[in-house]
Amino acid sequence: MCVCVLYVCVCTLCVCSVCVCTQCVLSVCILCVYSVFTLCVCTVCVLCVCVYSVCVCVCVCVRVHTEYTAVRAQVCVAAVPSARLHPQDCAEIYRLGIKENGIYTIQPDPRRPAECDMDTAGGGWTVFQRRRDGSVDFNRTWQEYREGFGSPQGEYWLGNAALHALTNTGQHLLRIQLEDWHQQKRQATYNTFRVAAEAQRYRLTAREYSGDAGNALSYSKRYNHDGRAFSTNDRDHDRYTSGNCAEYYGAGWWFDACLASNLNGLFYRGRYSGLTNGIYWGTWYILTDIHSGERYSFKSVEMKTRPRNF
Ligand SMILES: [Ca+2]
Repeated sequence: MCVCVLYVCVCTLCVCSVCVCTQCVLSVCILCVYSVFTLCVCTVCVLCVCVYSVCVCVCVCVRVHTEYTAVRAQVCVAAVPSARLHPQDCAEIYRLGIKENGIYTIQPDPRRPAECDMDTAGGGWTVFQRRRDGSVDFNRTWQEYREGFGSPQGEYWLGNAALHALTNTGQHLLRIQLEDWHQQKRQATYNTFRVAAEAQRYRLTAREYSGDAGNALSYSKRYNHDGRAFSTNDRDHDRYTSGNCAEYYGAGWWFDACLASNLNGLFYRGRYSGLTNGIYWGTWYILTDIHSGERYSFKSVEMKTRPRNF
């Protein structure tokens, strides 16, 4: 056994807490069986595992014994801080050859794994919002929306800080998938999607719409979510001067004054009456049924993003 204490490792990134380490270039070993301070050349890292911010690798070393000309293969342990421990998003995981739907750790917030949709429209989608059974309360504070809540196994919001990190460099798409209570599915795709930093109140950019659900993010001059700041029940950043839309409708969202869409609204099983505080997308179902006065909530929703050049 030979323990390497000086080393140069080239570690590229980590997938599911297993690092892809290309090579340990050089290791100097001590505590070797035959001598102390023997020079070892560590050729290949067999396995590297992320331990907090450190990439710990088991390497195959070639020990050059000073007394003998024989070259021996030995095992040593090397550790080096990795610049980036996890893939940036699901698109990067897909490009690494991992094309199975599932829950993966991604770099923007490793404490909060994300669902990866590797099937829809070419795959590589990082799902950042999901509604499907009403099990998670989406009437949350600014801090909760910033850090995320719920679980990627069920309903969740990945977090506004992570959304900013996912979209602030390069060009990104937004895809919204809606399903009603009659198994009808429609989608809205935005070719430009960005969530600004917290200092800009996580302002939304969602432009260049295509799809069959309608462009409810840019519905009209008064109901335009594109370019709006995020509001929560404890932070009023909307354009409604008489109150807080987020408090009124019980959801965090990029409210205007107030809404043509709100996918973080209350989960109702189909139609409901009263305030329009359900999961709402105003270009697919009209605001109010003029005969019954009822409104429509959706059965399931997913919001996801991926780089445009994927
Ligand atoms: Ca207001």
